[in-house]
Amino acid sequence: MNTCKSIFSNVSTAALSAVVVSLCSAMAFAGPLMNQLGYAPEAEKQVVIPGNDANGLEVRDLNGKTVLKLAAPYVLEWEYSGEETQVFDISAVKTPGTYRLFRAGAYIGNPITVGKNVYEGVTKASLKWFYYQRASMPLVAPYADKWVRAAGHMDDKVIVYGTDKATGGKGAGKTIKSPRGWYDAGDYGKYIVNSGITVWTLLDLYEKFPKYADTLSWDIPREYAKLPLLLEEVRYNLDWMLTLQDKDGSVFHKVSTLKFCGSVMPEQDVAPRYAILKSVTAALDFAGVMAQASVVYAPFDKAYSSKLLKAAEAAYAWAKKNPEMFYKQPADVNTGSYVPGNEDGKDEFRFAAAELFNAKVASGANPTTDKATAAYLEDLKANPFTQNGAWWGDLNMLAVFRVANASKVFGDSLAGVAKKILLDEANSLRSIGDTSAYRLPMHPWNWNWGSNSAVANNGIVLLQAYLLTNDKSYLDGAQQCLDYLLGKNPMDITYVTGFGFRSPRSPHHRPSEADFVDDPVPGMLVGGPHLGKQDINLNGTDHWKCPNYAAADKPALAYLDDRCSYATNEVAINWNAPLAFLAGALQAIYNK
Ligand code: G3I
Ligand code: 9MR
Repeated sequence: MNTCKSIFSNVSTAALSAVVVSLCSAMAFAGPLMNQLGYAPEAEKQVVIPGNDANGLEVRDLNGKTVLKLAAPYVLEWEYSGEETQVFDISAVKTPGTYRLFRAGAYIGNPITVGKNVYEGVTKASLKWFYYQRASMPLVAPYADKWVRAAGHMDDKVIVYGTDKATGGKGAGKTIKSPRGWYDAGDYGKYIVNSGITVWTLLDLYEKFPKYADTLSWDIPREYAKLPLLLEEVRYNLDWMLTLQDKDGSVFHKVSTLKFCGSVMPEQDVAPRYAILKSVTAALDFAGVMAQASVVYAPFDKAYSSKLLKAAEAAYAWAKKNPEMFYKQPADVNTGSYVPGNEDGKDEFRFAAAELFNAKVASGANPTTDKATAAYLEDLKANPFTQNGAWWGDLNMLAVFRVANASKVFGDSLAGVAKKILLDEANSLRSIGDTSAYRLPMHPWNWNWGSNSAVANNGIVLLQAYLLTNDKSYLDGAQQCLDYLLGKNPMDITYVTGFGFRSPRSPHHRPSEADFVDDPVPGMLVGGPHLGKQDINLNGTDHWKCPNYAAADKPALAYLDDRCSYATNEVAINWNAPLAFLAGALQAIYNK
């Protein structure tokens, strides 16, 4: 898209630029398309070249020596972009170095790096980004580099929604303190449901790869020197989440203004902020994450660990008494609702019960004598797993990951059921990945708002399967997912700001839009292409919306690198977490 726009760079009028965007959205790129950050020596390395050409491919080192020669492979068509492609497997190139591709004697595409630490930078940047999302504190040098900013949203007088109605919303209602935590995305809301899957994913990265995680360092202010760096950052959000639990165990759904603010810096968004309604999904996501965290933080801070476990049990108990208390967005609120279409709470109950049983056993409770602990397992057994993939609206797969890895805790039978579900889903993704024209493990229903996070979460399913079986084909599938996010896609872009040869320049991210720094905050995964068109000016009246970038009507091409496109070019904490997991896990596994 960037290259295409440069062709039409002298376009001046809005109408013309709309035509340009439509034309560009119909165009894909000539490639070769590959992981623009490179590959580990032992990784599977696939290069996609759109088109149908009888010429083979040569890989040459920088001295011009040919190290690999491949004949033209068969042609496949990718329904999601309407392209024919040829996929070249250059995995045989294992010697660390930089290589170039030649076809019919001509140099094509970008150089390819083979090396040991190709994903360390993007892993650290995707984790550092959570510091850039911190509410209630200034971002200062040296930590913030050039993206320093003043503190916004101290959230020390958050109004309990509905208690200031009598005063006409003048903020004179009951208030609570709800400081800290991460801004959700491109907006300044803080949402418990989206925090749930985000925190779970980051903590699972630490649980699965503690030694690797401890080798990573990035610059953030330290408050808890005893904590590993990743756990310090996650605690900044856990501590905020704890402020939203009420005395009866219930949990507020979110903290936000009533309406989304404009494109301003945090300290300029001064409208009253509200703690808006309780919900059973907030309570259960809170319970599951607090239970998980109680296990992860126990070796470093016993008191904090038991505080988290108590909070988790109280939230679950409240949810059991209020199973139908789903969030309903009030009419005068337009910030994120985080309510999926077919909410029934079953996946959240499954997730919370699995994490609570695991945490209680880890804390020393004996389910044969402790009825409260045994009840979590009974609830879990009465709520069978599904094969649904993980996203903010369905946490089932997080419960599957937990149980499949813990036969000693959950018993061989239940762990066996979970393992079969995990491997069935992984096999389904692997067969899609190995036969698609872009070698992408992606279900048809994944082409939705946040499609890039679906790719990353599919990569996590494949990694979890690899960790359970040591079957490298699952690792290769996870590699395929990361390759797509980092350049092996029809837009020929790494979807992560600040990385690769071409990356998003104008994400829908208020601090990146409103600061006077040309470069967006680095390490952010943008939502990615899909045909929802929620941000397209289809009726000609919403002039703040985007020109039609979906004209080609192909999901993998329906992306626009523009701040207007919150449906394809926003950033979000639940998108960065699986990116960090995917890149970090591959880095850890290949660098053992
Ligand atoms: O689940 C249905 C699926 O069954 C159906 O086939 C499909 C096509 O209609 O839609 C699916 O629902 C979509 C849902 O996401 C789940 O993917 C909705 O169309 C889509 O509108 C919804 O988008 C959500 C968006 O908020 C709008 O509600 C995104 O998932 C969610 O990530 C995004 O989250 C926002 C926060 O509200 C505010 N902060 C920014 C954040 C990121 O944009
Ligand atoms: O910035 C908001 C983004 O975080 C949300 O995902 C998106 C959809 O809910 O809405 C964005 O805010 C827009 C609002 O919905 C309409 N007015 C323009 C706002 C900025 O694009």
